Amino acid sequence: MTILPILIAPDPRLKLKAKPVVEVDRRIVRLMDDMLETMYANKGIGLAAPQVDVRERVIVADVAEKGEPRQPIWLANPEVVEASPDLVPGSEGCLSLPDHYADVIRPSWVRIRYLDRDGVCREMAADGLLSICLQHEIDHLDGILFVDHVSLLKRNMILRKLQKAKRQGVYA
Ligand code: GNR
Ligand code: NI
Repeated sequence: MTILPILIAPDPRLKLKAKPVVEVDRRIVRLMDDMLETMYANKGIGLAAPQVDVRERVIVADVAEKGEPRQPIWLANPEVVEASPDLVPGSEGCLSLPDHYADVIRPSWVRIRYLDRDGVCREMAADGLLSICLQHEIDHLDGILFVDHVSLLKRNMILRKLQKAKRQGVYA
Protein backbone atom coordinates (compact mmCIF):
# COMPACT_ATOMS: atom_id res chain seq x y z
CA MET A 1 0.00 0.00 0.00
CA THR A 2 1.03 3.58 -0.60
CA ILE A 3 0.68 6.83 1.32
CA LEU A 4 -0.44 9.41 -1.24
CA PRO A 5 0.22 13.18 -1.19
CA ILE A 6 -2.81 15.27 -0.15
CA LEU A 7 -3.76 18.40 -2.09
CA ILE A 8 -3.87 21.56 0.03
CA ALA A 9 -6.38 24.38 -0.64
CA PRO A 10 -6.54 26.67 -2.47
CA ASP A 11 -6.11 24.24 -5.38
CA PRO A 12 -8.39 24.25 -8.45
CA ARG A 13 -8.34 20.42 -8.48
CA LEU A 14 -10.26 20.41 -5.17
CA LYS A 15 -13.10 22.33 -6.87
CA LEU A 16 -13.78 19.76 -9.62
CA LYS A 17 -16.70 17.32 -9.68
CA ALA A 18 -15.63 13.67 -9.46
CA LYS A 19 -16.89 11.04 -11.93
CA PRO A 20 -18.97 8.00 -10.92
CA VAL A 21 -17.13 4.71 -10.51
CA VAL A 22 -18.25 2.38 -13.33
CA GLU A 23 -17.17 -0.84 -11.59
CA VAL A 24 -15.51 -1.53 -8.24
CA ASP A 25 -12.61 -3.40 -9.81
CA ARG A 26 -9.12 -4.15 -8.44
CA ARG A 27 -7.95 -0.64 -9.37
CA ILE A 28 -10.70 0.94 -7.24
CA VAL A 29 -10.06 -1.45 -4.30
CA ARG A 30 -6.36 -0.57 -4.53
CA LEU A 31 -7.27 3.14 -4.50
CA MET A 32 -9.50 2.56 -1.43
CA ASP A 33 -6.65 0.77 0.37
CA ASP A 34 -4.13 3.51 -0.47
CA MET A 35 -6.60 6.20 0.62
CA LEU A 36 -7.26 4.44 3.94
CA GLU A 37 -3.52 4.13 4.62
CA THR A 38 -3.08 7.83 3.69
CA MET A 39 -5.97 8.79 6.01
CA TYR A 40 -4.55 6.83 8.96
CA ALA A 41 -1.04 8.21 8.35
CA ASN A 42 -2.47 11.74 8.59
CA LYS A 43 -4.76 10.96 11.57
CA GLY A 44 -7.89 11.76 9.59
CA ILE A 45 -11.35 10.28 10.10
CA GLY A 46 -12.25 10.41 6.40
CA LEU A 47 -10.73 10.99 2.97
CA ALA A 48 -12.18 11.61 -0.50
CA ALA A 49 -10.40 10.68 -3.74
CA PRO A 50 -10.16 14.28 -5.05
CA GLN A 51 -7.93 15.07 -2.03
CA VAL A 52 -5.36 12.65 -3.46
CA ASP A 53 -5.83 14.08 -6.97
CA VAL A 54 -8.15 11.30 -8.22
CA ARG A 55 -11.38 12.55 -9.85
CA GLU A 56 -13.54 9.53 -8.98
CA ARG A 57 -16.40 9.12 -6.51
CA VAL A 58 -14.60 7.12 -3.82
CA ILE A 59 -14.40 7.84 -0.09
CA VAL A 60 -13.09 6.07 3.00
CA ALA A 61 -13.74 6.76 6.67
CA ASP A 62 -13.08 5.45 10.16
CA VAL A 63 -14.53 7.33 13.14
CA ALA A 64 -13.48 4.76 15.77
CA GLU A 65 -11.90 6.44 18.81
CA LYS A 66 -8.20 5.88 19.37
CA GLY A 67 -7.58 2.80 21.46
CA GLU A 68 -10.69 1.18 19.93
CA PRO A 69 -10.49 -1.39 17.12
CA ARG A 70 -10.40 0.14 13.63
CA GLN A 71 -13.76 0.41 11.83
CA PRO A 72 -12.87 1.28 8.24
CA ILE A 73 -15.60 1.90 5.71
CA TRP A 74 -15.16 2.03 1.97
CA LEU A 75 -17.73 3.69 -0.29
CA ALA A 76 -17.98 4.18 -4.07
CA ASN A 77 -20.65 6.44 -5.61
CA PRO A 78 -22.08 7.45 -2.23
CA GLU A 79 -25.32 9.46 -2.34
CA VAL A 80 -27.52 10.91 0.36
CA VAL A 81 -30.96 9.33 -0.14
CA GLU A 82 -32.56 10.87 2.97
CA ALA A 83 -31.48 13.66 5.29
CA SER A 84 -32.76 14.67 8.69
CA PRO A 85 -34.99 17.75 8.64
CA ASP A 86 -33.20 19.10 11.70
CA LEU A 87 -29.89 20.90 11.20
CA VAL A 88 -27.09 20.93 13.78
CA PRO A 89 -23.75 22.75 13.99
CA GLY A 90 -20.50 20.78 14.32
CA SER A 91 -16.85 21.76 14.33
CA GLU A 92 -15.09 20.59 11.14
CA GLY A 93 -11.51 20.29 9.98
CA CYS A 94 -10.05 19.00 6.72
CA LEU A 95 -6.74 17.44 5.73
CA SER A 96 -6.80 19.78 2.70
CA LEU A 97 -7.15 22.85 5.00
CA PRO A 98 -4.67 21.87 7.73
CA ASP A 99 -5.02 23.50 11.16
CA HIS A 100 -8.21 25.40 10.33
CA TYR A 101 -11.56 24.66 11.94
CA ALA A 102 -15.05 26.11 11.70
CA ASP A 103 -18.61 25.28 12.69
CA VAL A 104 -20.71 23.91 9.83
CA ILE A 105 -24.48 23.42 10.00
CA ARG A 106 -25.69 20.16 8.46
CA PRO A 107 -28.57 17.65 8.75
CA SER A 108 -28.12 15.71 12.01
CA TRP A 109 -28.47 12.31 10.31
CA VAL A 110 -28.39 10.97 6.75
CA ARG A 111 -29.16 7.74 4.91
CA ILE A 112 -26.55 6.96 2.28
CA ARG A 113 -26.62 4.55 -0.67
CA TYR A 114 -23.26 3.35 -1.98
CA LEU A 115 -21.28 0.47 -3.47
CA ASP A 116 -19.11 -1.35 -0.91
CA ARG A 117 -15.60 -2.63 -1.66
CA ASP A 118 -17.16 -5.82 -3.11
CA GLY A 119 -19.26 -3.72 -5.49
CA VAL A 120 -22.48 -4.55 -3.60
CA CYS A 121 -25.08 -1.75 -3.38
CA ARG A 122 -25.86 -1.01 0.26
CA GLU A 123 -27.50 1.64 2.43
CA MET A 124 -26.43 2.88 5.82
CA ALA A 125 -27.81 5.39 8.27
CA ALA A 126 -25.33 7.63 10.05
CA ASP A 127 -25.61 10.14 12.86
CA GLY A 128 -23.15 11.98 15.07
CA LEU A 129 -19.55 12.24 13.87
CA LEU A 130 -20.02 9.65 11.08
CA SER A 131 -22.90 11.70 9.65
CA ILE A 132 -20.75 14.84 9.63
CA CYS A 133 -17.80 12.97 8.15
CA LEU A 134 -19.76 11.32 5.32
CA GLN A 135 -21.50 14.58 4.36
CA HIS A 136 -18.08 16.32 4.38
CA GLU A 137 -16.59 13.58 2.14
CA ILE A 138 -19.52 13.58 -0.31
CA ASP A 139 -19.11 17.37 -0.57
CA HIS A 140 -15.48 16.80 -1.66
CA LEU A 141 -16.75 14.64 -4.56
CA ASP A 142 -18.73 17.67 -5.75
CA GLY A 143 -15.83 20.10 -5.33
CA ILE A 144 -17.21 21.55 -2.09
CA LEU A 145 -14.99 22.26 0.94
CA PHE A 146 -16.24 22.91 4.48
CA VAL A 147 -15.22 26.56 4.12
CA ASP A 148 -17.84 26.87 1.36
CA HIS A 149 -20.44 26.48 4.15
CA VAL A 150 -19.12 29.35 6.32
CA SER A 151 -19.19 33.11 5.88
CA LEU A 152 -17.28 34.69 2.99
CA LEU A 153 -15.17 36.58 5.55
CA LYS A 154 -14.12 33.42 7.41
CA ARG A 155 -13.59 31.46 4.14
CA ASN A 156 -11.34 34.14 2.67
CA MET A 157 -9.39 34.44 5.92
CA ILE A 158 -8.67 30.69 5.97
CA LEU A 159 -7.87 30.45 2.26
CA ARG A 160 -5.56 33.48 2.36
CA LYS A 161 -3.65 32.01 5.31
CA LEU A 162 -3.27 28.69 3.49
CA GLN A 163 -2.11 30.43 0.32
CA LYS A 164 0.52 32.32 2.30
CA ALA A 165 1.68 29.14 4.08
CA LYS A 166 1.96 27.38 0.70
CA ARG A 167 4.04 30.26 -0.72
CA GLN A 168 6.33 29.94 2.29
CA GLY A 169 6.75 26.22 1.59
CA VAL A 170 5.10 25.08 4.84
CA TYR A 171 3.54 22.04 3.09
CA ALA A 172 6.37 21.39 0.59
O1 GNR B 1 -9.95 14.16 9.67
C1 GNR B 1 -10.97 14.85 9.49
N1 GNR B 1 -11.68 15.27 10.57
C2 GNR B 1 -12.92 15.86 10.47
C3 GNR B 1 -13.42 16.48 11.61
C4 GNR B 1 -14.68 17.07 11.59
C5 GNR B 1 -15.42 17.05 10.43
C6 GNR B 1 -14.93 16.45 9.27
C7 GNR B 1 -13.68 15.85 9.30
S1 GNR B 1 -13.08 15.07 7.88
C8 GNR B 1 -11.34 15.27 8.14
C9 GNR B 1 -10.56 14.54 7.07
C10 GNR B 1 -10.88 15.13 5.71
O2 GNR B 1 -10.42 16.18 5.33
N2 GNR B 1 -11.72 14.49 4.96
O3 GNR B 1 -12.07 14.99 3.77
NI1 NI C 1 -11.90 17.15 3.97
